[in-house]
Amino acid sequence: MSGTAIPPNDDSAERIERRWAMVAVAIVVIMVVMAVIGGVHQAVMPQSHVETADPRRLHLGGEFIESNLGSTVEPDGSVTVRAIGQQYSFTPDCILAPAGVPVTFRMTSADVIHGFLITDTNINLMLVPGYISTITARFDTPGERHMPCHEFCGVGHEGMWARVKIIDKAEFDRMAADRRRLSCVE
Ligand SMILES: [Cu+2]
Repeated sequence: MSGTAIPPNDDSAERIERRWAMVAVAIVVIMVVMAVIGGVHQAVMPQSHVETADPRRLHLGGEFIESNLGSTVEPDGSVTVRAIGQQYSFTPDCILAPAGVPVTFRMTSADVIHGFLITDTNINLMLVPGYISTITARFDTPGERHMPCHEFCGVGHEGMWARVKIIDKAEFDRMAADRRRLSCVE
């Protein structure tokens, strides 16, 4: 006896497939709704403040003049680090910061868009010419971290990186007592 096997009259496979298709469509709809809400929100409620710095005049005066770059202790004990990214280096190229206190980075670019990240932390910003990028962080332990540029900025991009040296707070305070701006540039 021989014959063709007749598939069982079962539409469950089709039902499951239709259900998954609906899930996929729902995901797309949710993502579109989120993009629209995000876009409208940004348009009607722009950022509370934007700080600007003219990239052509950074070296002539103001906050990012060379003598003002580096780390400084604020009256409240926190530390502010000011630095510039330019093709193809950071200034200062070795940043000094203490462990255990809030450190605010204020950075900008003198030419094109650069990236600013510090390894083993979640510090990750873009340096956009014309704007000041800020982030506050706290380093728990002393040590040395790397700070590579992570936005392709031209032929020398892969050589654009700096170091961040985290030192003990007491040692940092001692050094800050005799110098207005600190860095570990040799
Ligand atoms: Cu760069």
